[in-house]
Amino acid sequence: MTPPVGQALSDIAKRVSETRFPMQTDDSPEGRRLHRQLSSELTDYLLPRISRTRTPFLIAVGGSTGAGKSTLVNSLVGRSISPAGVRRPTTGNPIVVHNPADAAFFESSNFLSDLPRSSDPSAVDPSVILIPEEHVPAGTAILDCPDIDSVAESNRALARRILMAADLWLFVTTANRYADAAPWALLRDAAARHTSVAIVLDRVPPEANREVRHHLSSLLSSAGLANSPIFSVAELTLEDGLLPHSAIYPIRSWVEEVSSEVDSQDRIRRRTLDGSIAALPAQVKSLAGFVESQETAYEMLGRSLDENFRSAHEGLLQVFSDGRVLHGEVNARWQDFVGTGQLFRGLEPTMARMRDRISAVVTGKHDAAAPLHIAILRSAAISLRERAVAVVDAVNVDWQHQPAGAALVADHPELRQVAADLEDSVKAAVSDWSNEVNALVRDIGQGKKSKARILSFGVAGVCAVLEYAAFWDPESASAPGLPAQGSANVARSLAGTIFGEQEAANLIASIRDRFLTRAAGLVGGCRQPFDNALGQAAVPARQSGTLRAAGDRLEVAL
Ligand SMILES: Nc1nc2c(ncn2[C@@H]2O[C@H](COP(=O)(O)OP(=O)(O)OP(=O)(O)O)[C@@H](O)[C@H]2O)c(=O)[nH]1
Ligand SMILES: [Mg+2]
Repeated sequence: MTPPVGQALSDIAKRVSETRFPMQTDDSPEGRRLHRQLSSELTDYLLPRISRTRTPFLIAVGGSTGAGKSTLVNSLVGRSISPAGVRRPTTGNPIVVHNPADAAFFESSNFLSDLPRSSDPSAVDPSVILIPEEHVPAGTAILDCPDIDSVAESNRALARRILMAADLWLFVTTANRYADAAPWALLRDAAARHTSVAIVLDRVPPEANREVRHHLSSLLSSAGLANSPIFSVAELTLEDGLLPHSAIYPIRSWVEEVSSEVDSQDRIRRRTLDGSIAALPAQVKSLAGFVESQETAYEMLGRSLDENFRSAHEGLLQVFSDGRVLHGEVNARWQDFVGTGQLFRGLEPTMARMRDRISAVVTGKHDAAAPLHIAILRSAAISLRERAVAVVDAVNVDWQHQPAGAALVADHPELRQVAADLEDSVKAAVSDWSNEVNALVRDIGQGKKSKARILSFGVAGVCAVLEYAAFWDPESASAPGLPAQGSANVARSLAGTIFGEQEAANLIASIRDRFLTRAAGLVGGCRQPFDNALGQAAVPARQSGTLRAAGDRLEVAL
């Protein structure tokens, strides 16, 4: 292997190990499967072979359940090592029969490093069963695999993993099962990566041998495995659970030849290794495709957050400027405050008259400023809460339309609605704002200019007028059915008589801005849980690009 190929492989291994699939997209199960397969092929097979001068020659015995894999392994070794049985599937763990001299390799982390080792072939928990056996030549190991078509997904995945980690497959099938789909999917993968495969056609009724062999070889040719040898083993009576010596003689001699002749072993080893390296760029690029869909899903959820919250913020200006806060109860309290509508009867009431009336009301027994103030705060709070609920709902609707978003919401039920303490936060925001208005008015009241007028209206009355005026901006078109602009104009004019026209306008604008700042803070705070959930499922940036580049580098190096 040339240094650039070695480097490109290490680079791919690094990129693949860094790859994450946090988003639940439509294609994420397939992407995760490919990722798992590639990761294990790299760590179980390729990396040990590029980092070490020599690894044991691994012959994996794979195939359908009940095909007779364990029986074949036992018969090749000459004793019952791997339990064979009528219960399907029988073999759940990979059983590695190796020469004692190779024990260190299999005990180390070079081989299926994430699985614990065991010496008990009947172990229930996932583990690699290591069986040292003098009869197996040093430098060679026979691996009895779980079945490839198991009802147990873990068996299937593990079987594939071991086959992909092997230098040579002894693929066992039967006269009944050889045409099934599952073996051929795997065999085609083997052909695509030039894996060396020998087929054992097991348990063949002698009369069917010719016909089945013929059909099987034509299937092998069309799968790209025309050169794979086929060994037939007739359906025989087992002796102590083992196939008679004569029945497996051709397979045993072939395996011995392959294991003992360094040249033929090297040829097979090389062919499988080269094939598997050559198949890698396409697999890495295919993985990059799945990763790209992760990136797209992640970006779309982030964009949905940005857009919904941006329009929520833009909406705040409209909602708190177009007068809708002054509707309903606020309107009624305002009418009380200014004197049951009398003020509006005359077309051009003088400010002095207005002031006198309001002054009378404020300083009289009945303080109409307080109910007005309370109604304004309540109405502003309702509108603000509505805005928060609306943006949380809008993001939910958006996210539910995307599988990744729906999965995130399912994992984080707190995203479905606004925070439980939103009500309190809204109240706090609104009352903090009104305290700020109060402090502002008191502050201005210290100055000579407006002191007398503020005192004659009363601070509470002045605050109520300013708060009222703040929720209507002549720049924003009044929505139909909202209180006449007249009331808001009256409030502005009143403020003008108290503070002077320009200062009143500035003051009202500043009070509105202060409200909007608090409103924006509160609505913005509703984004936090979404950001947290998305942050936990973050797709690392530029994963797909680096993977693709790593695949390209290997392609160039080959
Ligand atoms: N008579 C006869 N029985 C066989 C032969 N090969 C396997 N069997 C029996 O068929 C059953 C299944 O054989 P196993 O060797 O356990 O099959 P396997 O492929 O390892 O099956 P799994 O571990 O489930 O994937 C056992 O009861 C064996 O004894 C054979 O050539 N002749
Ligand atoms: Mg078995």
